[in-house]
Amino acid sequence: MNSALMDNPVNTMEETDGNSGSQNAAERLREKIANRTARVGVVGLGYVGLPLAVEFARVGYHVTGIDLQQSKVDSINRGESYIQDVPTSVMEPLVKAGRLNATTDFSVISELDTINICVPTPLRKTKDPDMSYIVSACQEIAQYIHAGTLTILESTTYPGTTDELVLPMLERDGLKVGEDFFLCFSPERVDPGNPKFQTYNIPKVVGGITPACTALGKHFYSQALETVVPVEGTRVAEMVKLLENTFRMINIGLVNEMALMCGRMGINVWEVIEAAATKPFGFMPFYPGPGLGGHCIPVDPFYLSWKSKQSGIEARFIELAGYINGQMPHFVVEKVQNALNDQTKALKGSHVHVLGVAYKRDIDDVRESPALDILHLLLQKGARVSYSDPFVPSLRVEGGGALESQDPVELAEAADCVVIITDHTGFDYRTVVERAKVIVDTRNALKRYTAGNIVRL
Ligand code: SAJ
Repeated sequence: MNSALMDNPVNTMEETDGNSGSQNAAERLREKIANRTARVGVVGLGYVGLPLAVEFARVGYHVTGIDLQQSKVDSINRGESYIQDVPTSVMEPLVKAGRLNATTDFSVISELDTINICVPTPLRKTKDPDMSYIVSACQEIAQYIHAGTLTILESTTYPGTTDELVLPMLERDGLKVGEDFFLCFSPERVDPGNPKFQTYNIPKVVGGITPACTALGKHFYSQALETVVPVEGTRVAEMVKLLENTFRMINIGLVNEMALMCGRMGINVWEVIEAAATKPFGFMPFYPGPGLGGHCIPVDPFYLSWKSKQSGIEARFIELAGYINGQMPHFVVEKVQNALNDQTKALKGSHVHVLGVAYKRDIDDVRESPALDILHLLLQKGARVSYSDPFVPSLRVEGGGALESQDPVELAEAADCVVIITDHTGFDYRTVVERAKVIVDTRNALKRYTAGNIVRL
């Protein structure tokens, strides 16, 4: 924790709206934030909300977490963390000192001065934004919000959400934004499990409905986070996150298409990317894979394309990249089919063993994991499937029921074909290469091996 943060860093001159009332409300809140008497609230205690709550409790605020799940609330009040990036050893003393507690009761908001909203923003099956979590959180908050509060939405969403959807829900009883209460957007940039970048040292972008809102948002985050980046308005702040993650999704789509091209031309795409990455400027390597998993990259860009379409512009890059990334599971199954064919085996009736089902290396999250699509496609084509993943002991597969993680080496030997979907560092790749009949490697996990039984993406 950066000790300098304890000394309440100096903030630049803050704009106000020139109204003595707003200066009173803004100045009162500024003072409470500065002397740590402000009561901080966080709605949504997942991988974004809980680390944020802990950072503010650590610098001296009284923080109240609000979540619908009683189990999360009880765990926090026992001082037990359920989030990988928040050690219980850090959280427990804060709970014992009375600086952090949790509740399912939104009425506590009537006693709070700041509220961060960190609820999920998934996609519906139709790839349209599912705003239900934000709407229900704001409906609750609106009942208890009072003059002098600062509300900051952190959930990733389309540009315009804060001013078009949230603001009208909070503006009530004549409360005027920028004068009586303050409203900002600040994109979450949490990267679960990242050993170098955690909540306190990831630069924090924040934009308000009015300059007074932005100033208070900057003042608030500056108390607990190392770097704060104020921007002009909430829409800029909303768009920042979408650019960041759309950039990733489209570049992953590009290298996936490169993999398809190189496959047809007999070129090793991994060598191409490795060599291109020696360029010291103007290039950033991305790597092909079995598809796009996780709850950010496959989701966030479609919040942008949905809004863009409403504004009359087709987001063609996003749609195309989404299509290419969505084709990768089919491409992998085709590789497996061809690998079996080379052994004069049909996919139907063959045993295919999958190594790694989490959506990326060394984590336990299977949300949107391409492994789920690949297992489903293999079952649809009549293959028998099994998997190994040290982070995922059991898995439900559409059309395949519940599967249990098996021993990787044993099953590699028994199966007709092994396919590496997630390249966890803990797998014994050397023995798998020795024992397997054929291995389809979608992650270049076997780049150091030259055995003849390896088929690369
Ligand atoms: N993937 C590829 N090729 C790549 C990179 C990723 O196929 O070159 C795949 C991964 O296997 C995974 C999916 O894309 O299935 C997403 O991977 P990711 O590395 O983007 O990881 P995420 O989904 O955890 O993304 C988060 C994001 N963080 C936030 O939204 C706050 C993203 O902005 C980060 O850049 C990313 O973590 C990160 O860098 O770890």
